[in-house]
Amino acid sequence: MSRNWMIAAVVIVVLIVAGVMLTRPQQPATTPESTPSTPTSTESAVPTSATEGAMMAEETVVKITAAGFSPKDITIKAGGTVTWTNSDSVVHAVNSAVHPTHQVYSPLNLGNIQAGGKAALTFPDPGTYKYHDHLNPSLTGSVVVE
Ligand SMILES: [Cu+2]
Repeated sequence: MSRNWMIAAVVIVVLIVAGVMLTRPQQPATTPESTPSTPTSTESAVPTSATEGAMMAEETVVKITAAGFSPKDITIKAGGTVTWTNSDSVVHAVNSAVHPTHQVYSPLNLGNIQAGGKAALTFPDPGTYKYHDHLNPSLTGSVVVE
């Protein structure tokens, strides 16, 4: 009898092991857990957005003096921001080409900038953007967005 019990016990253990083996495959079915390893690739995508954040943070300053814009021509990356600071003692302006209609790139019509004041614009799209001081049309500049 004890042998039969031993055999029964072995059979039960085998069934339990088999049951566990059958259950396990369901965990691999939870292989979507290996999908969380995909977030690993998502994490690698995070640095990308972080890079974009860095690009968004990029700011280039153009000084305005009686002599004009300095630097006159600048090159920035798409998503970069240009800030014009009026370092002169009189009002200046930033307006899109072409004087006097300013219709080439209307967002660039920042208008008058008081002495000591500043104005900024973010350029999301690549291109060449020409502008001038509408109050002193001979003062021109350009922003090249790569
Ligand atoms: Cu103008």
